[in-house]
Amino acid sequence: MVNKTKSYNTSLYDWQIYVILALTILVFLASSCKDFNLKRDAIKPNILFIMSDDHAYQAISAYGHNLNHTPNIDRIGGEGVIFLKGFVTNSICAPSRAVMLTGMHSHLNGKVDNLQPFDWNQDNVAKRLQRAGYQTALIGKIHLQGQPQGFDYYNILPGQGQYYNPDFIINGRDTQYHGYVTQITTDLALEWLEDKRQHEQPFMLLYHHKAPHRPWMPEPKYFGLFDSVDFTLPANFYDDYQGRPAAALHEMGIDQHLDIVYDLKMLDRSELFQTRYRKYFQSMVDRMDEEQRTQWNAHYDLLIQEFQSQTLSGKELTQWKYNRYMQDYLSTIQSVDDGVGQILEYLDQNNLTENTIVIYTSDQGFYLGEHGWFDKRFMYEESFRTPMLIRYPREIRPGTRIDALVQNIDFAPTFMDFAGIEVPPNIQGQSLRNLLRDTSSQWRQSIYYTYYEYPGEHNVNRHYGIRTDRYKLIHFYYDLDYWEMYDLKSDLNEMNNLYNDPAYVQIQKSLHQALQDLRVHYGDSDAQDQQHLNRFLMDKK
Ligand code: SGN
Ligand code: CA
Repeated sequence: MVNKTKSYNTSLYDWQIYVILALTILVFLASSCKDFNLKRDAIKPNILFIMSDDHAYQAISAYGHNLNHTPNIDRIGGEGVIFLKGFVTNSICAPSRAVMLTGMHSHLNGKVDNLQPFDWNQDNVAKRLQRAGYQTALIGKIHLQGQPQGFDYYNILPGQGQYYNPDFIINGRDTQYHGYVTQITTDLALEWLEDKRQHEQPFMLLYHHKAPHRPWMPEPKYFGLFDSVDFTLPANFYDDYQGRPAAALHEMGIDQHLDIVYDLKMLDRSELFQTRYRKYFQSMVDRMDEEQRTQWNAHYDLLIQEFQSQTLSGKELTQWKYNRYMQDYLSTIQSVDDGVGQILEYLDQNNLTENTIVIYTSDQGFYLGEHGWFDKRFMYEESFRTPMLIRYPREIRPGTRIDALVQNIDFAPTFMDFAGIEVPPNIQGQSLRNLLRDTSSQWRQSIYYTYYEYPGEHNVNRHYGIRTDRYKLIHFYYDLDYWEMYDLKSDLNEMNNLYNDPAYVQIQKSLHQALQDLRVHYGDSDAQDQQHLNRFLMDKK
């Protein structure tokens, strides 16, 4: 009988067998790793881009300001990343959306303000993803006139949209839904996810809320949620705007410019308060059906009675206005947070969480009383910054915090990178992908800002500027022609304009140079500013 072991042993020693075995395992592992990498690169993650309108980062609990509680939005950052320095390039609605779609600054995509038309014929990230095999959908607010291009399905609010029983445009056809806009937008997104998309194809869904945009009309279930809260005025609420002439010219003061009927909801039936916006606001309330109006009146009538019985004045009146503003603003956010929760839940239940990049952001930030303001537009932190939270379990570690200077210009190239599309050179943003995986990756050291809508609502002068990690330099170049400079380390509230301060001469010089370099880098110039202005003034005639 042949002794197999023995005969085997005669040709190979034990250690040789082990080496062969080990090598075989190594070769197998290496080849399977290669396969894994191939598969990983071939994965086309879904993209769920959630954008709200005018949502201040101060009003997201994950940012730590303690004003409200947004557990669902927080969840995105908790299971992924929170950007601590996320900015827009132009703090106003339609331009911000144009930047997001094109990956280019306003002066190049052409949508410099809310008034000029947006050219849908240019390439955009949705068109590019569509060509790469994605199905694309746009639901909710977009605020860019014309027919959206690049979407297999769209169902959008015309213009600013309405809170109650809103009109929508579904693939070019007008329609109206019954109910509250935030819930409707969420239901449409869920319906698309469940019934309208091809389940085996990757998707990019833009799920865009109207809330919390002015005039901050809450959903009935949240009436009164913050009514017992006395909000603390921000430290610089009573700003005197010294050394900042553009800020002094603002028309967005909580004290002076909020309309008592339209913004603060004192639509008294006796019509005692006859304000500029009364009719406009009445038309919004008139959209409600019997039941909605009864609920609305039951809540606001009490507040109106209380207000009328108090005859407030001076700082008491100002505090009352601030509370009223904050109460309604924050209440509308509660519905947005619910919507986000419903969508995240859908992903969980349909095995989509792992393979879907979820982004939460706003078209810009907003003032919640800082400098005494509501609205946005200025390059000061509260409106220049915007919330940015991203979750993608495959590549982002839970609990990541990123301090790099990122901008809404980076969204388009990021999505293209994840979709495996080469980013063309005319795209000005940078993919965030490496930064998401390794927070210490090389990144830009400064960001560029422009604002054009002047003369216009809220009276914010045209300006452009640069922000580095520590400093900010701004040029108000039209009507007013002067500079502002801030040291954000010592003055995050931007109260102290350091321009021409002898102690900062060198810094001022280097910021000027850096700003000029950025203007060249992004292809912007004084001549272009002048062109935009001329066009704006011509259109206004
Ligand atoms: C409306 C608002 C403004 C707001 C702009 C732009 N006025 O015009 O307060 O600044 O939208 O907002 S309102 O009387 O119509 O409410 S943006 O977010 O669309 O840019
Ligand atoms: Ca906005």
